[in-house]
Amino acid sequence: MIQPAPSEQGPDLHEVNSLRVHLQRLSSHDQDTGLVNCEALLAAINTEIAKARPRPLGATLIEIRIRGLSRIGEVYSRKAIGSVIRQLAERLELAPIKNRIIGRIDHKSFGVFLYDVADPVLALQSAKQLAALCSRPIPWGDQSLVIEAIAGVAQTTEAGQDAATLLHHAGLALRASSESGSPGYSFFDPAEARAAKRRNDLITIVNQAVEQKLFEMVYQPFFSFKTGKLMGFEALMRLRHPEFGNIPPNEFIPIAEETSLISRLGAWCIEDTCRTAAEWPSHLVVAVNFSPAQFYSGTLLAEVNHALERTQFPAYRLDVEITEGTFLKDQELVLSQLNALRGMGCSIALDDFGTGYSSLSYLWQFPFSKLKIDRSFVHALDTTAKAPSILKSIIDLSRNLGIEVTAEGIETSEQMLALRNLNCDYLQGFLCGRPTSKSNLAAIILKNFSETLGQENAKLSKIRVIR
Ligand code: G
Ligand code: G
Ligand code: MN
Repeated sequence: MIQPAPSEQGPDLHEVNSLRVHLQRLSSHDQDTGLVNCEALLAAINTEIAKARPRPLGATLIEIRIRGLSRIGEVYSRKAIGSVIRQLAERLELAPIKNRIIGRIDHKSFGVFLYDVADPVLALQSAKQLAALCSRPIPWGDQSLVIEAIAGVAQTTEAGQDAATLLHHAGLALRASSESGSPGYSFFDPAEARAAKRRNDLITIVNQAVEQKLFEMVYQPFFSFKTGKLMGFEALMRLRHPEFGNIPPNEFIPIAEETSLISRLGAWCIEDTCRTAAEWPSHLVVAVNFSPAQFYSGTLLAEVNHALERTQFPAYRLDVEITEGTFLKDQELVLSQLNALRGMGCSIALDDFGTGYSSLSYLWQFPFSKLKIDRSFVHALDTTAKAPSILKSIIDLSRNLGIEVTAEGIETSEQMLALRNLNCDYLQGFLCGRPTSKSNLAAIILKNFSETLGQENAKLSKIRVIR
């Protein structure tokens, strides 16, 4: 007998049903592990939240993120990663935890939803347990693969909360878990969400501000202890945003560094500063802060050259301020550029001295012209009896190496007198001048000039009296 072709016979109902089940499973499950996928996990959580309404559901979501997978991929293979993920899923499924749904959130994260864990202590305990369980070495052939699992915990505390928010919060908690010193599991902290929002806002603002040139340079004077004369100004960047107000450099510089905007910002800063300083009397210098990131951009020397040329500002009046952090990544690369800057005629100052690593090796590996003692040492004069000895040691060390010393952050006359007695060369700080915009500089320069002239005249008249 000739069998009719399946198409003529019509589809078998049983086959259709099993195909439907198979497709449903495909759309709601992760193929690697057989766990529910992220979407299905969220849907299940939303169902539980809805069931509990109008009361909030007392439940916990733990996101477990696996670190070290790409390293395993680099050394072994993708297959090894697949095996790790499968074995971890098995471990989670076998974990002695009741009333839970386990899902695969993404390629390196699992989600464990605990229906009835409302107690934060219990939630954190479970997170610790699960992270430890996943952090145990994983067999792969005759090898043992080492990975690390960290956990972020969030709880459904508000009636209106939905699964996506819960997952978002667990993800934010992971940020804290990944920081060094963290035990590897932590709770969602609303401050994390605010910090993430602020960071995102700042990235947008800094981007816009670079485009629209919203940055402004202000200038803080520094003086010679010996003569009382104005020596020059340090240029400091400010960002006044029409909507967000004043944003301090401690906030926007790191953002610019992380997003590679620092190079454009730095280039603008150097040129704008040189253009301003070119109008000052020629005995005054200007100091510019260089970010470590600028030394790794590959364009720094060209930018400085370009700025000096375009503004006709002489390099010998430009002080380049760097911090010890600049040397952390690639000393050779930094030293070669510092030497080139010196070759052009710039002076190099080591800023914030004492706060970084204060490795003395920097002091003999590179001929700094100036060392700037961080203001925390100056302020320590008010609180600790050891401060003068430490300050004296730093000043003596610099003097013996032929490096001049500036004390930063001088706010009181007591601090000023102490540093003068310790033989410091230059002073900078609120006591003798706050950072001010360029339109106010002419007044400061003139005032200092007439005071100096007054002192000289007084000396002359004394000499006449003696005669
Ligand atoms: O000026 P203020 O105290 O707000 O500066 C805070 C920090 O930001 C200081 O460490 C200072 O060196 C740094 N800073 C200020 N202006 C600049 C700048 O133009 N470039 C770089 N790289 N850092 C700056
Ligand atoms: O890191 P750097 O030395 O570049 O930092 C310079 C910053 O220090 C300036 O932007 C300025 O706002 C701040 N500053 C300058 N003088 C004083 C001071 O006397 N007291 C305090 N608290 N900060 C100061
Ligand atoms: Mn500085």
